[in-house]
Amino acid sequence: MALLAAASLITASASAADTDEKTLTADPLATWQTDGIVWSLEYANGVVYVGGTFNKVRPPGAKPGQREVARKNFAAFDARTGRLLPCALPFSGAGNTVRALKASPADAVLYVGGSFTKAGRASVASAVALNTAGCSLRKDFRPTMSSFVRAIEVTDNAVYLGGDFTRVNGRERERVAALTSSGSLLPFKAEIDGPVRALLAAPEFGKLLVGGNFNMVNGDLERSLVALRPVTGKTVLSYPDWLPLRSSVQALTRDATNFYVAAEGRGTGIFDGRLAGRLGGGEMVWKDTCLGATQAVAVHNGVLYSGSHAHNCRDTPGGFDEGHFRQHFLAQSVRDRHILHWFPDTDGGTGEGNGPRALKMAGQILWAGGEFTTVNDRPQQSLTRFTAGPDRGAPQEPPQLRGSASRTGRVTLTWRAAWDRDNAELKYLIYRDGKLVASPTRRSTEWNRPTMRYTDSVTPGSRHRYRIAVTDGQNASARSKALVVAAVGAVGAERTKARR
Ligand SMILES: [Ca+2]
Repeated sequence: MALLAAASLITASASAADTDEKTLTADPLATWQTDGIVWSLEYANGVVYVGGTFNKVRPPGAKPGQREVARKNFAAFDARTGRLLPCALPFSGAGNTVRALKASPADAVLYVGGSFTKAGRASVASAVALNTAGCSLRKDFRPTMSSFVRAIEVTDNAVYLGGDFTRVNGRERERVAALTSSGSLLPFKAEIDGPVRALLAAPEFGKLLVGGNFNMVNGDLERSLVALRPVTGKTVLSYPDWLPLRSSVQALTRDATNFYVAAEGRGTGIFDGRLAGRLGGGEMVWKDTCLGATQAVAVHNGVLYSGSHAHNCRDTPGGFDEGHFRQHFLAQSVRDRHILHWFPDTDGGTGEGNGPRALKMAGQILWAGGEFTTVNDRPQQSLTRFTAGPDRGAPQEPPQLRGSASRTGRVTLTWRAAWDRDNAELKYLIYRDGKLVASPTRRSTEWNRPTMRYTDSVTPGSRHRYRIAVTDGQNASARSKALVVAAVGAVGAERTKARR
């Protein structure tokens, strides 16, 4: 029986820019896990160092309590293979936390800060240094910090520490200090009235950026962000009104020209998102207004990756309305903040339920740490990582067909668009009696899944089985269950039957 070949498609044309920066894929690589919060990640010489509040690590796929290996608040992994490495100095005492990790410019030394009194068997005071070769504790860098170290930055000339402390080596240093690589206190001095949580060196611009939750720096109003002179600690640049009251800077990162701020606010009228500023002149480039307490930022190939629990993101291009849904990873264009189609996700997890807490590019791999217990809805605790490819993730929620037929042989199929974590445009494969008859495409997101329609023409009186599948171009879903449509001809009633 000859079927009419004519078929019409109703699809939306691609609306988003085709010039979008290319993101990593949203498919996590197999990664070890910790049994507690990861606060900090650093990369040096092919190794990713992990600091946090945990006692054990376990392999990919292992449930809590299974196949655990002791690692006290510090662990090291091969950045590429993810393999656990023997570098295993335990950090303990006081707050039992490693909060900050930073490698020296040539990767020879790893500086470690937090709240601890023991590094291995050595008595220390919340800041030490390791030789990355051999993972040995250095004897020279042993500053005495009066309290928590939350941030470390290293230049060719100084090791900067930030945190809650007010004394270093018995001398007054209010929440920021600079030391030599052998642990001697440098004259650099600034008065900051609240915790320092992020440090970012821009020596070529004559600046050390300092972020945290403070209001006064060196006697002036400086809300949570300031640039200091790297040698003296005097204020070199202010960012007035960039951050409202009760909003802190949680993390800072940079590329060649810009710096990027991760902010967390508490209460109403606060700033919870990301902003970009020029390292040189200090002008603001953009600011987004998503809510959801940004904890971490990393920049790679023109894309700013962030960890937060983003919600109410409607005023940011590519963003989403307030709804049931919280998105714990985002990728944005560094040019103009628009949200790119990269939506791997975690749960909030343990601790404060913030999900990701740390991001680090390790070569071409993005490592993420935090307090989550799932990644893309599968169990995975506190560590995960993403690469440029290959894309292994098939679209989410494959469609099911509904349909009807007219007596003249016109078959109308409808379905709800699927969505994919790292592909905006998906292709729908429509099969009539096992033969591909159409492949319309459409853009969709998890929060915007339009109803799609395809109209087929068949011989009046004929009966057909339709199936649909969806592909991101690399990964196709299984074909749906068959929808049996009978175009009953000029006489008789129209019938449609979905077979389950
Ligand atoms: Ca995909």
